[in-house]
Amino acid sequence: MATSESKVKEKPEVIGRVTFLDGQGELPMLEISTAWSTVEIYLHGAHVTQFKKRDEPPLLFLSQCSRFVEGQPIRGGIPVIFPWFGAREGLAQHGFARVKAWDLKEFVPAPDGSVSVRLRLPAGPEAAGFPAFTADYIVTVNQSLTLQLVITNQSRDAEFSFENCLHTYFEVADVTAISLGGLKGLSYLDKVAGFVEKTETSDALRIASEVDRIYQNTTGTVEILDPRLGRKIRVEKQGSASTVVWNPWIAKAQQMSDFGDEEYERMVCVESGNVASNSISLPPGGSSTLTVKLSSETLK
Ligand code: TA6
Repeated sequence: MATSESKVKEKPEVIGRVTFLDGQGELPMLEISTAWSTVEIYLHGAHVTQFKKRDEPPLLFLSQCSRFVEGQPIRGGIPVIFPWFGAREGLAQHGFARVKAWDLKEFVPAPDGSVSVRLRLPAGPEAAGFPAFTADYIVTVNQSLTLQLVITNQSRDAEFSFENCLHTYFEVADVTAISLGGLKGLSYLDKVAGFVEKTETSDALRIASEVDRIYQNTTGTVEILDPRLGRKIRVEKQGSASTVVWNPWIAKAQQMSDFGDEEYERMVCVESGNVASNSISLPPGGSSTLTVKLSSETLK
């Protein structure tokens, strides 16, 4: 009896659906609705700009000053960083995947109410210096948001070396009041201190100045505790050995033309990927999948 009742309750009231819209800057956007949540995805950069559960504030931070133009990255949401992370001489920071229009390949509404979409990075001149590869991005929406970046080396004879990162911006009520758990004991490269290697000593990392850190050799979950908003966010991952934590703080915020001067107070980036010494090398025919699952709960 109890079993059949709970089965009925679990059944979603709304069948998942996908709507095509003109987004900001008239860039094509997909809006996905499920019984539990809504998501917005721009084809530009395969960029998820929002995930919102029905009974919670938005999970992702999106700058009021973001550009929505071809060739420029969106500021906020989940930029897909590939095939390199950070600066590369003579080339745009963080790779070209985030500024290309991706192709929508399929969308799959599942019987359990989830919806998945798969996008593919189109071939282009930017990739000419790399062995042949494919990059697919699968976004699955239900009570949580799951992102999978699948890179396959299509070359017959060359290794493919790259970095990847889902550079996720989370919305928080007040960055000075949050704490990040799951990082203690990890070694990290401190970009603010010129990439000096340090070890994390905090059980619950607090942010009170610029933070820009690449935590290395970690596959662990990070939790963002936001007491002001009354929310805990979990960032779980597979196929990722690096976690990056970033908040630009006051001076950097003022220098960024696509970011509000005070917006650093309402965001933190917890990024999952494979960067620096954790970059990936795929043999011919090899494939790698980076999976990130974002979920949240309201604090009692
Ligand atoms: O992931 C942190 C970081 O690499 C920072 O160093 C920072 O400047 C940032 O990403 C944002 O980069 P962007 O190219 O989007 O301005």
